[in-house]
Amino acid sequence: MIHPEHIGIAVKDLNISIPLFEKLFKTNCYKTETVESENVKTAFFKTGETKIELLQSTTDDGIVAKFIGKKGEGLHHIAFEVENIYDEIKRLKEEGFIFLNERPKKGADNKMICFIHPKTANGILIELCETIK
Ligand code: CMX
Repeated sequence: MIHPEHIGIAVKDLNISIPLFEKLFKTNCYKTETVESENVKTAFFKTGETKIELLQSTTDDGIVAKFIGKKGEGLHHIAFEVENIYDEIKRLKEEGFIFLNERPKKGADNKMICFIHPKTANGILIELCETIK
């Protein structure tokens, strides 16, 4: 099974965007976490069934900084939770999807994560994630 887990939004400054989304959702950010390997600081919100992850780059040349430089702030990726990330990588590779990392890495919020190139998914960066048990 593969089901939506969160929506990732690239922002320039969490100090501005956290209060903005708190007003929008009428709910507090429940967690912030820095992911050193991705050069991002993240902030999480839960509204209804939907989880939103705000992403701010921690370096001037990080992935999220580069994205904002090119496209501006906005939708960065959509993440899907899977039961077995290795099985899904194998299945989706056989279907022709190109992975940016075939070895899952540790992401935010206690997940193993990997990414499918947006060029092979209609322009959307897709993250697969599996909760670490
Ligand atoms: N969504 C959709 N398209 C994207 C994109 C995104 N998030 N990021 C880049 N692109 C597009 C670019 O606009 C470009 O399109 P064009 O060729 O039409 O101009 C194309 O993808 C390739 O871009 P690039 O500049 O050659 O490559 P980048 O160096 O920008 O890298 C990508 C793009 C997707 C390979 C890189 O961002 C990546 O490896 N991402 C996976 C890891 C990641 O996103 N980590 C941050 C989040 C971590 C977390 O959630 O914890």
